[in-house]
Amino acid sequence: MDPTQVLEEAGQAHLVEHARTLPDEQRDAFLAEAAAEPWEELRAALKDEARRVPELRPPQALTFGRQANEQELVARLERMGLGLLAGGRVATLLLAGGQGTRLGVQGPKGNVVFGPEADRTLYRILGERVAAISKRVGKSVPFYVLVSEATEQATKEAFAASADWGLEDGQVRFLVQGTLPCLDDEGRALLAAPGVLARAPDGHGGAYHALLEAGVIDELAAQEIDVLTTWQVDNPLGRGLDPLMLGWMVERKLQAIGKAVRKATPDEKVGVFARDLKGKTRIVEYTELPPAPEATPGEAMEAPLVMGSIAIHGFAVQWLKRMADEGMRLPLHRARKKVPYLDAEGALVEPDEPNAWKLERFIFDLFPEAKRAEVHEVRREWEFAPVKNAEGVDSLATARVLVDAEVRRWHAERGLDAPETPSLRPLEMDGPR
Ligand code: UD2
Repeated sequence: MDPTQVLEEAGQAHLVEHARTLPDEQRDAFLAEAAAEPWEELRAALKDEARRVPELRPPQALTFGRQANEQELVARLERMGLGLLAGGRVATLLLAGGQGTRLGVQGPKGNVVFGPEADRTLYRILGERVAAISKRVGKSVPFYVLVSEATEQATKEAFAASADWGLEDGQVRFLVQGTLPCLDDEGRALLAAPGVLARAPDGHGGAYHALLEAGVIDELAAQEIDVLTTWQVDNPLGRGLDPLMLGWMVERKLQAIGKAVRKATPDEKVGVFARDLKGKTRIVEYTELPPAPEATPGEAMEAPLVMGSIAIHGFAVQWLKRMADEGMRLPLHRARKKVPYLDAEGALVEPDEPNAWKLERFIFDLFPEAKRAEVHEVRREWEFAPVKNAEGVDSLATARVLVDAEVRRWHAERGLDAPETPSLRPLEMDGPR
């Protein structure tokens, strides 16, 4: 079908109008590129029913190592996980395509200096952890870093120092996620400039489609890699290659596993694990949760869903490949954002209020596709120090306090003197807990 017809049928007639104002050599390319967007899927994501949350029950969450008699189980699972790593059966994907807007920094969040040294960025801390565990098992773990168009350049520059972090040549591979057009309330694409659609990164679920397009899923399967873990750049305590989590995946032959901590408050900004009526494990993002019942201070957590996702997951590669072969696509989620746009007179408007919809995919929407998925409840103080905001809750300052406490606890547990300044030294920290 010709692009003009595709666009008119997709409610984008205004783009056909706009194309008429473009120079000849630009017009056809603009129309062809616009017509190639998944308009039906994009417009459907704006409808309310796309956000309807199915009826949910609390998930079954497993904890480890709390009871004395579990120490043997933990040791065995960790040995299994270390075996998987040593056998080169694990790869990892760091989600780092988001902009550090809430953190008030220009460029990728991973470039934020965590300290205490001036070059100790989040990228370096997490890169050193991958290097430390690779060294410990004697096998270099393939380390994929998801970047967006906005973070790609600065991230590649940051990782030029990765040899100093102990990462080997070729160990780090970059994956560029895609973008999607931003839509107004009527489902019509906005223009960022003449002949240019306003676009936003397609969410970290874009990693799944980027992995497919780059042929990485087939590559991992061909290298007999069993597990791909995913974790986020904004958690300096994140253990994206946790031998215990890997061992549990093998033990239970899971297709998906996710780490959870009990929510600190009903409105903590984390997605929650739940089970739907078909028994499928899923994560419902905090932006899509029905409002938590008013919790009276001091009362126990009433909200039925208390298992907060800390966005550390493990996925079985063969299962990812099978779903890719079946053409599985992750659903789109809408988010209200401020999107600069060209008005009818062709002037660029910088809105001071959210004015349009950004559509994104979430990698954790892989969970409900899995027959065997489990939730691994971990100890918040060991594994979760989110860096989201410039100040206040989940800020660099609060994360530094959490990391310092964890470093001190870890050393005290071993009768060792803790380092003077708050810093995460992965070589010590990635030992067994
Ligand atoms: C995320 C989780 C939330 C909880 C919380 C824990 C999502 C959507 N929400 O909340 O459930 O686990 O973290 O701290 O994951 N990113 C990309 N590409 C994108 C957008 C984001 O790579 O297009 C990365 C971003 O760099 C960050 C992570 O994904 O590492 C999550 O960022 P977010 O802002 O989407 O989600 P957040 O932090 O509100």
